[in-house]
Amino acid sequence: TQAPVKVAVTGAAGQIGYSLLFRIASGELLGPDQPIELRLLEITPALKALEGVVMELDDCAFPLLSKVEIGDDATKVFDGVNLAMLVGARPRTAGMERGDLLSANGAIFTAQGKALNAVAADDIKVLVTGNPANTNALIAQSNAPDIPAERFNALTRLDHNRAISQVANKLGVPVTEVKKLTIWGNHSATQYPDLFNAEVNGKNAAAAVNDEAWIENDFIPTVAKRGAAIIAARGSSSAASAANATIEHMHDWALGTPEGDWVSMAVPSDGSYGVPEGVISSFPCTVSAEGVYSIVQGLSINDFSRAKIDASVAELVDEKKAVTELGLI
Ligand code: NAX
Repeated sequence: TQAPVKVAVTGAAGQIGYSLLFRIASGELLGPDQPIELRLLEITPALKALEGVVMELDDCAFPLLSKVEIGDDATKVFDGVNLAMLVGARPRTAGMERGDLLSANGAIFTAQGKALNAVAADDIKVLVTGNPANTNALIAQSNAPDIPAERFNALTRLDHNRAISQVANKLGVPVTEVKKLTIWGNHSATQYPDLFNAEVNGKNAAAAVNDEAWIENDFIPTVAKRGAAIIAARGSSSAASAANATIEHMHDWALGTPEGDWVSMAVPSDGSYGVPEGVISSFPCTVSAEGVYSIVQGLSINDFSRAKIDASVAELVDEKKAVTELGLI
């Protein structure tokens, strides 16, 4: 049998963790033949709750789960890890300004970046789900100078999946008919879900929809504000769908994307599509079977898309400026 892959999850006692861990351990992340060792990081007051989650993992008797280690010390928990899912973050609470939010998360992601830099395996891949995800990923990356920058990604796969579902529903087709959807920019209300380069049944998706007012006034805001709609309906934020997207991003990054399609991944910009280097922005990406991703090149960007992408990227540049001024990167 193969050696276990060591998978770190932070915020493991939280609501996303409660869905994520069981699916990783059951084989949905790396397939039915790959043993997994889980390394779970939490803050000290949440360790008791995390012990309860580990009891439930034990009670599943997952054949692929070779070991579970928990702790509140990142340099111990991240030791030798191959994949890291950084889910735990400080949520915005009442009265908190944006600067307070960025500082609170800055403290978390500087420390975790440094710990990964010191002890992670050479093939480490890091995916940040905790918000503000793109900028948290940038902070972790900036504090891990010995890890190649491109190993730090942020999650926009949930937005990608939401957009696929919305357009499939509008056209009355199965989600499997929707391909080449792209989320551009920041995982925030400014994100831009692009139908002009997407396909439905092999035909251009925007043309198939044939309703620009719907795209602008319905589709884009519905995708961008879906998180708030879930909170309004459920009383708490998206958890199972966020866990699903976190697994799908890491699965595809490790094992490759299917022929004839791409996925949305927030990755360090190489300057493609006029997005400045130095921010972590969502792009259309393909991944080779060896687990190396590339940004899809040569897509045409119309004026409508250009303005939307520029607005979201400007927000990322602004967030970068704020965390630079706070001394976090
Ligand atoms: P919860 O509050 O349920 O869980 C977060 C957990 O992180 C808590 O158990 C907390 O103790 C832990 N934590 C806090 N600081 C930590 C640290 N320094 N080290 C380790 N653990 C730490 O939140 P949950 O609903 O699970 O959401 C987690 C994060 O995902 C939030 O930041 C949330 O905003 C973000 N989301 C991101 C999404 C995306 O698409 N990128 C969508 C879903 C979600 O909103």
